[in-house]
Amino acid sequence: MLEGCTPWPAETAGRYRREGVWNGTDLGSLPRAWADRYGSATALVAGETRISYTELADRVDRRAAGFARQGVEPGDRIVLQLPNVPEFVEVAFALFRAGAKPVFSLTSHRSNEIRHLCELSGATGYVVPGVFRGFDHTALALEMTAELPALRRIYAQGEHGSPAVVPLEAVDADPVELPANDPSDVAFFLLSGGTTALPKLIPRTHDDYAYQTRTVGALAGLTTEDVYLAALPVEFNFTWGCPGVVGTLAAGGTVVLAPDPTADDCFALIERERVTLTSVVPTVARLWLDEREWSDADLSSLKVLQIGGARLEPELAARVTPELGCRLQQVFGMAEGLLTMSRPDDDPHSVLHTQGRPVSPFDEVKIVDERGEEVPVGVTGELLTRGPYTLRGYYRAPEHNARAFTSDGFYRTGDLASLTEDGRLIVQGRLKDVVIRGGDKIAAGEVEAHLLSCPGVAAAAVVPVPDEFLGERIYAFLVGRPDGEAPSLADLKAALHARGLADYKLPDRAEFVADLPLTPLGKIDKKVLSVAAADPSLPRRWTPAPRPEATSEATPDTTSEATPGTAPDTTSDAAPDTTPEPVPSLSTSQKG
Ligand code: J2J
Repeated sequence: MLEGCTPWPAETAGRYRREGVWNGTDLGSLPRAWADRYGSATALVAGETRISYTELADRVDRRAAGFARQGVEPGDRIVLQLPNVPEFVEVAFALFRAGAKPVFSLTSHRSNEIRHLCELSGATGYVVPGVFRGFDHTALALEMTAELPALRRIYAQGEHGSPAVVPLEAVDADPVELPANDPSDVAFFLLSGGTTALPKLIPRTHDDYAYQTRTVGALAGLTTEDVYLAALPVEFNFTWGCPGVVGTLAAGGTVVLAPDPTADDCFALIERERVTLTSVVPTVARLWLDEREWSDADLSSLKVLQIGGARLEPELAARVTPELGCRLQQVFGMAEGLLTMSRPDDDPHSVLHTQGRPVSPFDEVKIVDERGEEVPVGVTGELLTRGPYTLRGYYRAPEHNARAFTSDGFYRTGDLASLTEDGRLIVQGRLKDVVIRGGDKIAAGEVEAHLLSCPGVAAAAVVPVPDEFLGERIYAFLVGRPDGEAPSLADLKAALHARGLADYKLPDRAEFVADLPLTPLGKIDKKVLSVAAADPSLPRRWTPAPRPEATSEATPDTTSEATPGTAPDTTSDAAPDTTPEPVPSLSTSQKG
């Protein structure tokens, strides 16, 4: 396995191979194998473009040869940042074919994220969409090459004057023999939803991802008749492989790429292409359900709507079948691996109120208390998991891995959940310091580190605040500098934007307070802040924390990563379900 990755123990890997779980698939060989099976059937649709399986395989072969001619070598990391266009699929498979390892980036990522992804992965190349939604990605890429000596090549969609930029169309050559990949090696990298200030890279192997898509595709009962609508960004694990793009192509179905998840665009595509399956986050599901009242689009082909990525309220879940006329499938998933889903024959109550069962009989799932002891059925604790498609370690992150995994290889998800008698998962909340805004994951620590660099900010704590449409929004509590003027929300957003932070991470609200509440161990008490964020009428004067025993105070806490510039450790050490009570107030100024 690529250096910097954590392989599964040899014995476990041997068992997965013996049992046929890992069957030696090389993702780079798939388009040709599919073409041999499905030939002239339509593989991809985007706008007026329709691409058959044979054409897709031919394009992948030519692009793989093109990348090789450009000097891309097996093992190279290439940041891939393209929207929902056929080129994403072609380039991803061409890079697999050439033995390079794409790092899937979001189109909303800006210099802050791209710099980090390039540095961490040691990327030698970067694929950009030219100008997309008004942002010049090529200009950003050129800036990055000036900063990062390892980053040698930029490939851009569309024309660009600079000789340093290779047009993506020019990555094209007569097919050549290329060495096959080791199926147990890394095929590509997904990004972690993030608990730490900077996102981690998740290595996904050929074998593990082939197993995931095969398993979920079989659960979905996909056939050549199925049409999958990629409504969410294609680089999201949910869209790419649950069963998503890869699972649908493996079954000989058709993938329709939607430019964005709006109801207008997606309903029109469902009607025109007779879509049978699609996947959305709860925020998008709500927009679709609300729009359905006004739309007479023919959605009768739609058999299943998968909803996942954030908490789905049972009331919203209950509207899906009556209003859209299709089955609801709840999906709990993570780029790290584990997937749970409701099944076609589940009783209606389970479909509405649980996130279903793990997709593989080889998934190991347990719910533990703070001491790591398993809790009884029905009791909430942290979800731990390991299995044939769940990572054993983030890329180049030994210190973080020591905390994120148990000594026997279970991944600590940071999610709070319980199990039902019959093994169904119910997500109850989170331990991790993350805001889930409309399905986007935002690490509080990352936004805090940037806020601290803004003039006038002495301390910062970011918490989620419930929101009807997005599920959660980003709420920043700030302590101003005594000598300076408190910046407005607009000033803060402008400053963070100028620092190259992706816009979806900008705070929705900012409130200046006199100080931040602390837990007995001296960490910022985010439980108290979450309650305060949800109720502006509560006083902003925090109960002084009781003094802990001398011994426990002397013990430094190492559960969260220190970010340069962030003095206080922001991981709450309060019990997950305590409800704190703020007491009478100091003056505050609400911004935004
Ligand atoms: C509550 N929280 C959920 C759910 C994920 C399929 C579906 C989703 C993702 C994904 C994915 C949730 N209810 N149904 O990769 O393949 C939160 C949890 C989880 C985190 C992972 C897939 N489904 N979540 O959302 O890597 O907190 O993957 O740990 O982006 O989203 O985020 P991400």
